[in-house]
Amino acid sequence: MIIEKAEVIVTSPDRNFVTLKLTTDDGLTGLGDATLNGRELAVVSYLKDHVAPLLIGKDAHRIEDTWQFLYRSAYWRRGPVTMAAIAAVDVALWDIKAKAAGMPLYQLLGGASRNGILAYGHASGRDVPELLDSIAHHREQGYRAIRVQTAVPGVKAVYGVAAQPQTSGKRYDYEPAGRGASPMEEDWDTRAYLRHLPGVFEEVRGAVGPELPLLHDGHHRMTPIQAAKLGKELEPYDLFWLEDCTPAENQEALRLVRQHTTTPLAIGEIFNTVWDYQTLIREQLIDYVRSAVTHTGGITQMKKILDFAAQYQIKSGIHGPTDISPVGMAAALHLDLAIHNFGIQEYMQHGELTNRVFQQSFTFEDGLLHPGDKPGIGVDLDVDEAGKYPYQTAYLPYNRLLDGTVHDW
Ligand code: GCO
Ligand code: MG
Repeated sequence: MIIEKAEVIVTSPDRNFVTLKLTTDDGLTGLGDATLNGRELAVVSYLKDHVAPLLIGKDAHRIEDTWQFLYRSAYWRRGPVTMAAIAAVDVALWDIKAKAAGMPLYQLLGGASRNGILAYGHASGRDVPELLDSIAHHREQGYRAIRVQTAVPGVKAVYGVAAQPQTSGKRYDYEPAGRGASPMEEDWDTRAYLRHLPGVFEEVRGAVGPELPLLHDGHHRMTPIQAAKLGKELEPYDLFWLEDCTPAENQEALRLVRQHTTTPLAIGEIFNTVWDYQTLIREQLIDYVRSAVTHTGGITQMKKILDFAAQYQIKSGIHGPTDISPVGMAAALHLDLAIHNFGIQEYMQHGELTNRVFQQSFTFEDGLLHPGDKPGIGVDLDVDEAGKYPYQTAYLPYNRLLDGTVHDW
């Protein structure tokens, strides 16, 4: 099974996506997601100029060897561009291997460990009534776990809050990347956020009752002591997790947060390798691993991280916003179904145009996802449809504090 062709497909149906398609001499094809939100074309070049030529003529069965070759032979290790490119190759090869075996990928990863995959959706509101309406809407869609984000008085644009009223006919999840020549500027005030958030959770928990798992994303904005204070104040509302409470680069920061609160902690959507988790996992400073298969070297690296985490009772919470393509989402679902230490899967639903480009066999029923039983990862890409939507420049927003200082977004 020799790799004959390696194509990089860029498409922008509802947003930009980068997909690697590998074809073997037996006519099998495999897809891998290489989308890096706001920096997509860097990965396109990495793949086209430096990786694709090296794959031609190689044995598609040798997944581990190909992973190690791409990681070690580059000399310059890690980083989101490199690891997204390696992830795309890795997932495409797993897709091919599973098709060759005539099985859905999860069977090759050990088979199903559960019947379905608990997913959480994103509710948000500019005030509490709008937020409660958004939560009700997500529950109607079947979600059994819900992330709660709220606007903050005095702050104009806040991460995670949809700008349009959720009560109008058109409902949608918050989509951070904006098409345009430069990033949107948002404002931020951590003290105002810390004053406001616990009251919102009190109202939400009061309204939904004790059972519904509620999550919250701090999006890297607090100092360790601020995060510790928030975690402590949120304890009465029994959060499933508090995500990215501090900037993710500093693993040691979580020691301080952990000393002060029993609110479960999740981190890692901007990580790319097991090395980013070394201290966090070994010292049991987190409860959930947030990496995306797409940004963390694919199935091969994610499985190693999650097996390491399992030894410390740390579970998975794989990243699944809309900037993970249906290919990246499907890859995550096969892993979720197979591993023992599954926690939860983030699931923001893609738009209609995206679903036309990527035909998917995964399902979402009664709040549970399932990757489906088609051989491979179960996603096909319609190249003609993809061609209708050329790349559009788009950036993630960034933040300034009230005095104009750039802050973590
Ligand atoms: C999440 C994330 C996303 C990111 C986005 C950046 O928890 O889903 O924080 O919303 O901001 O993926 O590209
Ligand atoms: Mg997040």
